[in-house]
Amino acid sequence: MKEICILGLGYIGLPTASTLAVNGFKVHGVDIDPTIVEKLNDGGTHVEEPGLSTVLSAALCSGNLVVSSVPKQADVYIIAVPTPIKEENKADLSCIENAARSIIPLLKKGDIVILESTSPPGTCLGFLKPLLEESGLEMGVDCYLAYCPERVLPGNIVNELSLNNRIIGGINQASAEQAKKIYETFVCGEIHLTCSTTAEMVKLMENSYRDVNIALANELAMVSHDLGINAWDVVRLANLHPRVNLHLPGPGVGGHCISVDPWFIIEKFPQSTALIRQARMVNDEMPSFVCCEIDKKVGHLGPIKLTILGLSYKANVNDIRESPALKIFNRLRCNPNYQIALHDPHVSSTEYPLYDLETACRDSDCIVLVTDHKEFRQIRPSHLSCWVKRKILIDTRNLFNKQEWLDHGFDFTLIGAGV
Ligand code: SAJ
Repeated sequence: MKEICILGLGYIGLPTASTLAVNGFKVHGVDIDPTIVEKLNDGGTHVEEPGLSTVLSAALCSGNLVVSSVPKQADVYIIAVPTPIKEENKADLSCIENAARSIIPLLKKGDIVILESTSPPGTCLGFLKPLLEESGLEMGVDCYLAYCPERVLPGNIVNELSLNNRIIGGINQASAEQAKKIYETFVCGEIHLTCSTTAEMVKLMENSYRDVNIALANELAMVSHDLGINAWDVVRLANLHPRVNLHLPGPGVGGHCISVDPWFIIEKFPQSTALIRQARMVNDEMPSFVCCEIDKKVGHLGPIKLTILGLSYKANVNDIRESPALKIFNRLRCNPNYQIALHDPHVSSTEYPLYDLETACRDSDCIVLVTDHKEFRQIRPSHLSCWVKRKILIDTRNLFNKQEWLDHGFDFTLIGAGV
């Protein structure tokens, strides 16, 4: 059984390391953040994912998963570090570069290097291959190099890691085949081999497709608002067509994937990507659209208390990266008339004014639902009626039953519905 060293123990690296370890591999997990290493070694985890703590503790208890901050010599290296965007929406490959540099002294003939981090097209061939060849080994001949994009959905990562189909793009056929030998030990879905640049584009197009589709739904929300119709009804009815799959409108697109990845294509091909760029702009505008609706509703009331329900970028996760709720909060807090209280049952942070549900809603003049956590479905108008000062509710996700709130005397606004 080959030994595997995984660089980056975040949303992807940690579940992958745990899964490989419970499948019998000796796995060395590496993270440069000492607090993450310490927490994992203490039996905790910094990633909230259903099923992760179970597979993680099984991996650690078996002795197959060892975690530290320094890479160790292995037969397979999997790079799963972040690729954020820096100024001008360009990809920041410094984490990939640092991870690759840390394994150069360890590389030996026959090793396999696999990149999982989402990257601009051409990263494997044009960036990683020459970098790793500073070891004196020829990639594709002495060692193997492949791009294997992760495609798991935050909130269902542990299941999708083994169930999803996988794309493996080698810098040559031998590299793709070597990487396949690792993934076929735990992937139940189909494994498709291709070249590394195709695999890089597959990953980016999956998320760009979703971004463009959501932008279409968000444009529909803005049009519906002016038309006096309900965008959610339009989506539901249009999707009855056998070849239509409109996504849903909302307060904007967050997370570290869909709101970031399209820029990796735009960066390389600015002249040919007008549609992808426009979709990014439409989705980035949605938090402002929501704020304008809030201002229209309560801006004239003078000093008031606003309650935002949900801070994470989507339902049932604790990730606040690029969250539309944060953008809405940051914009509203600029208005000196707004005192803002946040509530999110999944997020704990000392940086933001987070409270329990009752404290956040008590004496509130307006409640804004931004993230559709499952816990919020339990909120009944009778609870809020006892706590709030004014019965004004704005729903950005179509989570609540409008009639129920109207029946309790609430002024109810659904973003994307003019009626
Ligand atoms: N959103 C909408 N309307 C929708 C669907 C989503 O406004 O109809 C919003 C969400 O609220 C959220 C954002 O879009 O703010 C993104 O959420 P998501 O659930 O669509 O996607 P992510 O970013 O959590 O995960 C995506 C997934 N990609 C696809 O479904 C094509 C996942 O499979 C990828 O592995 C992941 O990106 C990634 O790591 O790239």
